[in-house]
Amino acid sequence: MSIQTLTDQLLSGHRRSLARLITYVENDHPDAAEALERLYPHTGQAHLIGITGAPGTGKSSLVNQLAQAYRRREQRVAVLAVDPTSPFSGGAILGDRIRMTELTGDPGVFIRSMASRGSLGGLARAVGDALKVLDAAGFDKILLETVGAGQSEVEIAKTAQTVIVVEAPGLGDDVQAIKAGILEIADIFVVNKADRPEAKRTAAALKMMLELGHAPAHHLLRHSLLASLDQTSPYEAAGPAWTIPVLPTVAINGQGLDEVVAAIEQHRQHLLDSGELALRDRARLIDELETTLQSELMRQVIARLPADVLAEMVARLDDRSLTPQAAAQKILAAVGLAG
Ligand SMILES: Nc1nc2c(ncn2[C@@H]2O[C@H](COP(=O)(O)OP(=O)(O)OP(=O)(O)O)[C@@H](O)[C@H]2O)c(=O)[nH]1
Ligand SMILES: [Mg+2]
Repeated sequence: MSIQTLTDQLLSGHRRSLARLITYVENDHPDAAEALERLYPHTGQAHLIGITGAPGTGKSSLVNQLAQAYRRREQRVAVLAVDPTSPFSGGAILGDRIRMTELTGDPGVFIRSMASRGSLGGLARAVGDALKVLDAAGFDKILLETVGAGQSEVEIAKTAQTVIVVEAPGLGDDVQAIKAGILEIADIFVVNKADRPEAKRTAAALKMMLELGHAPAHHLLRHSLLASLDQTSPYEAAGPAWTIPVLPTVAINGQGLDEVVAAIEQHRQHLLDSGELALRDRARLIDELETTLQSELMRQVIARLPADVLAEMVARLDDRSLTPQAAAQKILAAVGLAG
């Protein structure tokens, strides 16, 4: 089947072509780039919602509840579950962990999981591309669940427009986010497992930390490309700042979910009213542009560099006759890119 037929089918709502195109971008299939070029003009409509937090806090249970809430509102929902720590992919492993029995068979719901691509950069790119495919397919809400509690999760969660950080009591630490550095990316905090008495303490600790003041960081990214255009801080949104809510939930029975759904809509409205939505999207796209340029430049340098030059550089690093910086300059000169 031609790539044009496949993308046309996706745009008209065909399910199998959706699964197939996601597999293409996931595996870096030779036709993936053309597919993305065709689909890209149709993206930009979906609301990308990230759900992140330490293992076992109840992210999948929450995603399940959110998906059902959106279905009741007649919205089409896609779920992308990402595990940067696991090499398994395709649906079985993570799919089991998303308990979505109520949703299976509903054509308005699409669930997919993605796992480690060997490198974080590879996974982040695959996720970014899969989100474009889902966006073009016309889903109203795309729920991106990321497992883990480290930098990799933060990197992937950043691609969402609204980021929900899920905390839960009784995981050994009052607030997991402090350790993991995910505090800065939260637009909404959910304290799940609010049926447990310790949940109140977790919520209080979070609120105290928020009062101490942490600037949201992910739309204040610095891009070298923008810096070169002398546009170093284009991301300051107008209007009142967003107040990060701390919402208790019991994801196993749906308690508190209406408040979460309302907060997500309020955040989206805030992003629209303040102009921040466009700025975040722009930051994300420039990020992708920079990352692509970096890896493409590196690929070209490696392709053009004679093996003996590289061996010589490494030997001179070993015997301390050349700094890594000077070696980089010599390598650029050897491939005709000296500044
Ligand atoms: N008591 C209680 N248990 C919950 C609640 N939400 C989820 N759980 C339970 O907590 C466990 C983990 O839930 P998941 O939804 O799989 O958590 P997760 O964050 O997706 O887990 P990972 O994807 O493995 O990081 C399951 O046994 C759930 O049944 C809740 O609100 N209260
Ligand atoms: Mg999960």
